[in-house]
Amino acid sequence: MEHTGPKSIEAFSTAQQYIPGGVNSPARAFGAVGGNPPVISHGRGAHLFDLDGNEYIDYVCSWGPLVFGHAHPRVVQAVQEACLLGTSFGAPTQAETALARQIVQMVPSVEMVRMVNSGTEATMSAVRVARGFTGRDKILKFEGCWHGHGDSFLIKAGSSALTLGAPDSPGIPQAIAALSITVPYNDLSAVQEALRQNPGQIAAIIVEPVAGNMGTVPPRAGFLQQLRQLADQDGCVLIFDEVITGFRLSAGGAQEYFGVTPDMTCLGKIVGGGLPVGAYGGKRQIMEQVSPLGKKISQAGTLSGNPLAMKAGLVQLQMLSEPGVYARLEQLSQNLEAGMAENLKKLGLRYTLNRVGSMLCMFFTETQVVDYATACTADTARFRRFFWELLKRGVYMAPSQFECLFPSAVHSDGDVERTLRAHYEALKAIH
Ligand code: KE4
Repeated sequence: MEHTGPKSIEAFSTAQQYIPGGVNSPARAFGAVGGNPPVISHGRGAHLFDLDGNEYIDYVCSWGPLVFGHAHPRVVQAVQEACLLGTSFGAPTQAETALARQIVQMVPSVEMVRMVNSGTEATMSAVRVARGFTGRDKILKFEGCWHGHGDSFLIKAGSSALTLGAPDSPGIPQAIAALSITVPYNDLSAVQEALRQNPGQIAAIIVEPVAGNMGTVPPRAGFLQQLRQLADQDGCVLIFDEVITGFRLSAGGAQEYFGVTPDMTCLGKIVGGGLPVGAYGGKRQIMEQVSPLGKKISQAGTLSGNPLAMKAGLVQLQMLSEPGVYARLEQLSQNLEAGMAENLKKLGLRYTLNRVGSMLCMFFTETQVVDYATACTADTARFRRFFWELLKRGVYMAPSQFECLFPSAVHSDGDVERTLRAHYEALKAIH
């Protein structure tokens, strides 16, 4: 049984007595790779440390939020200072306005924004607002995308649902599932057919502008532009789920990176600086229907806009706005991709490597991965062995073939060199 050390084994066994699977999110359960996960004691920069003193170069980075690594001094200081003033008020604070203004400045299509506590809350709320704004009930989504655990999304979903072999979750009433139309990612004809078969009935098309939950799957050339046109023709709301891509692919996210403007945007992860923040926003005419305004479309939350999280998110977004950060992220990610490609060539292997900015994934398949079906041709048994060979060599990536590597701006060139050595040795060990 693969494991990292006795203290993690004992701690994880205790956790399993009180928490389902010992985890507060199934993606962490190592279900797809087996064995016991390392139980983390602390993180510092690009490195994680477990209870047994093992050190890892971290490419999960809390599944994307930590674009400046663990415990960045400026984020820590902002949270410490905020703590001393009180942790939550349930009343308006200037910290919320400051983060909202920062988001609006960085993502121009977001004219107004509402803070929530997770990406799931952001996507759930955005879909409800689109339904309330249009008066339509159905939504169109894409196989293999993950929009969090809202009922409408748990049909042919990606991330932990796909990883653990349960893309269709029990517990979703048929009446709700019937309102979600799911088509293959990158398949414009399927989108056109769905819109033709459901004229004036689809409230929103929700899409990850770069899919990050079936591994990294880029949009085909013109895919996003065509979605924009089809949404305009149909009168439905185009929602970009930028929980991963937001502030990662560029300061303005995927919509800036590809030059396509959605009607609404969902944000999470990076926007909270490692604390619980989600956000949804978009056109003023849509957001002015959100309670207490306009149609009073309901959405609420005790800790939404929490001052600690607002301060952490604001500092992280301000740091991202400083010169050279995205160039560094791109250089690191390019070096990782090129080094992996070179390793594959040296070993005579032809696995598929997908990358967009600082989202990358190596698939254990020679098939080009463009959607859910092609992602599922990956050899997950071989991935499982690869994962543990890497972990033994001090490289910590997501315990799933269907996630991304997330380099941070604080990974060093030395980290990348050590990663590429481990990558080569791990591949060699399993072939
Ligand atoms: P959260 O509720 O986990 O904050 O966000 C949901 C979500 C929404 N949209 C996208 C594109 C997402 O990737 C996510 C969450 N991502 C997963 C892993 N890729 C989070 C890991 C987990 O579930 O523990």
